[in-house]
Amino acid sequence: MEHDRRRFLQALGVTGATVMAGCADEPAGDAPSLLGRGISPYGERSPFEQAARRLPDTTTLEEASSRTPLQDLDGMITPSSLHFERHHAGVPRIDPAQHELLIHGLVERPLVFTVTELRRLPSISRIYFLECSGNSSSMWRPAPQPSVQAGHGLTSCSNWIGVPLSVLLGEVGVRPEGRWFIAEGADACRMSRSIPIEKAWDDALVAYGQNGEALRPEQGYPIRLLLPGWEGNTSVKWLRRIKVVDQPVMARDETSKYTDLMPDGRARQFTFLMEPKSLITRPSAGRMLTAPGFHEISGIAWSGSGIIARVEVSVDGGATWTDATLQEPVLPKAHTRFTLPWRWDGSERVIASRCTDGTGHVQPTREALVAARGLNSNYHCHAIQAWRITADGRVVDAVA
Ligand SMILES: Nc1nc2c(c(=O)[nH]1)N[C@H]1C(S)=C(S)[C@@H](COP(=O)(O)O)O[C@H]1N2
Ligand SMILES: [Mo]
Repeated sequence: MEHDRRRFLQALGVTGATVMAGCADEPAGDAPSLLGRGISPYGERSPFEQAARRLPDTTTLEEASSRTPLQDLDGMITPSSLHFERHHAGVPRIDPAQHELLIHGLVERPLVFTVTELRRLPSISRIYFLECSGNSSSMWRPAPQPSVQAGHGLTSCSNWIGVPLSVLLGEVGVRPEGRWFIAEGADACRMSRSIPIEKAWDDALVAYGQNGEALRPEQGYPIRLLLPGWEGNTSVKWLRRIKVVDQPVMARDETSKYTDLMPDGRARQFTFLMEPKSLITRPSAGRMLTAPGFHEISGIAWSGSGIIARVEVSVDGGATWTDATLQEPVLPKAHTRFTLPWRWDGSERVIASRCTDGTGHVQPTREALVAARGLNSNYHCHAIQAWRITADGRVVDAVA
């Protein structure tokens, strides 16, 4: 154990003697001369931890999004305050006492649920990623990104708490002709998406909780639809209406947008599934490796189909691959943290990660993805991202 520790310290360029000297300088057992600050009713992070911030994309409300600082996070959970945002008409201010969810259409008993009533029903708690299908779209062009946050920060992972949609549909009684449902938001754009009814019987959630407290306003307070593993757009925030129908309604947001134009001019529509993707978040573009020696390569992987079975890392531009360690817990449709110990020899390197999900689906190269889907679409890019480490320790997007 002691032997291992010394090896790591040596690799870091820190000698045991330096560490011991540092300890000897500490005051031994003196009582602190100043008392700290008092308790607080709602916690805030340390003033020394200001770097991790969401990155705003644009200033127009219709296009507004902000990206999660993936390079600053550890583990698998995204703090609510750093969960990415994407909204098409601003964040509405909704009083939960005034908010209701109507479920109607091809049902036996149309019902209106207040937020209080929803909270009285049987609840479940699950950890799921949420990713915008426009995430990583700069890779289609491809345009080099200054950071993993700028290129890929439209994904986050939270503990969501709420009522299974199947429970609510059980209450209203879906008629046999009911094959789809339309979910509608209460924001000014009335975000609407058509969803196959099977998703409701499977794992759709009407969520009111996020990471142990109420949803943040940006995430849909007081209630949102959460469709695990599906493109973020279908997880309608500020949910106010579910209408059971016999076919999709071809709403604005599933025709003019969120469809994928193929090379032959036809469009793929209702491309709900988010496919396996992984990213090395440390080291990543915009960061520096200050010295050769030991560095932990760390990142996240996820798949809308279920669990991540494997993540491989290459430190030689894709010539050879090594299995990374998956940190527990490894959960279906959630970010999974992977790590690989690595000793940087100080030479220029291209590093990349590639994941495989539980169905055997392997994350493709950009080349393979473009060959299959062409370059007409902005959505659903899940290609391998490589970073270049230059000999002076700078990390940049490898397409640069
Ligand atoms: N009502 C409503 N729901 C919405 C949106 C919106 O603008 N209005 N944006 C969608 C899109 S495009 C995405 S990617 C996700 C983003 O969820 P988040 O802001 O909680 O990360 O919400 C979806 N649900
Ligand atoms: Mo999105």
